[in-house]
Amino acid sequence: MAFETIIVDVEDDIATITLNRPDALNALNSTLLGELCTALEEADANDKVRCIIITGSEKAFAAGADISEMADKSFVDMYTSRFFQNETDRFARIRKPIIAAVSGYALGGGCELAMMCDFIIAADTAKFGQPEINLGVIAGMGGTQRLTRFVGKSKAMDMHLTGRFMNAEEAERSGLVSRVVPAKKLMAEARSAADKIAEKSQIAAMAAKDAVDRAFETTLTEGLNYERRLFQAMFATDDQSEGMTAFTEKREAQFRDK
Ligand code: CO8
Repeated sequence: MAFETIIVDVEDDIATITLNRPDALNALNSTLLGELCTALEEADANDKVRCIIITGSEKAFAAGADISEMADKSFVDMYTSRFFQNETDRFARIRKPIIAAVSGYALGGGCELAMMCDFIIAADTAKFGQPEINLGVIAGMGGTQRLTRFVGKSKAMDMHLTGRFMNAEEAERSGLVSRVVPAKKLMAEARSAADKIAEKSQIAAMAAKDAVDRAFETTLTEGLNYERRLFQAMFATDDQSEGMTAFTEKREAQFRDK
């Protein structure tokens, strides 16, 4: 399918989705978010794809939700249209691992989009922020909830109340991103992480994603029960048998997603 605001490239086992509204620093509008969800659903349904990377440009992953699309809206417009809600629900249903490769600005909805991915690899040029307060609003795509879980209350409050940006080093130190690399190496690093994931059993990768996500949703006891059930279920797969046999035979496992 031809897209207007994103570029999709499927190579080997990896789908790379590049946000592509350079004139607006990849600001997220309804078209972009709709296209992004369609591309994610296609990648999720494509047997050839085992991991997905979402990235932006060197200057901006995404500088937020598109302010020009929101500026004239009323409470009633926002409430009745479920603005961006369908898209965030669709995003949450993707089962394959998604890596955010962030260079430059990841602000407002851009920071929230990165946090909706499974983990974030940042270029040393990355800047994260929730500056919605400067516009007289607050975050609306999960920023108050997810950022707080990632970096703790004090830093999340600081970010949301002052609107200041966090650089890549601070973001890594605070647990918002998993790794920081020189900007030139960002895509190679994301690709290498995606290749590593693609080598694994897809069933185990999906189960790991499912179980880690559960940690955000439930109590420790419920989460541990959930993990235990998924762990036990792995023993119904050929991939478990292959993985453990390959280890004892001192060879690489050949997973078949069965
Ligand atoms: N929306 C629309 N256009 C944007 C946005 C944006 N978020 N960010 C940048 N642009 C546009 C600019 O208007 C400009 O366009 P033009 O050339 O036509 O004037 C172009 O991109 C380049 O931007 P700048 O000239 O401003 O570039 P600078 O390098 O000087 O500054 C900044 C870069 C610091 C990133 C600056 O552009 C900026 O502050 N942008 C806005 C950041 C922001 O406030 N983001 C939060 C937006 S609100 C939000 O995300 C809420 C999400 C919740 C939605 C929930 C729905 C349920």
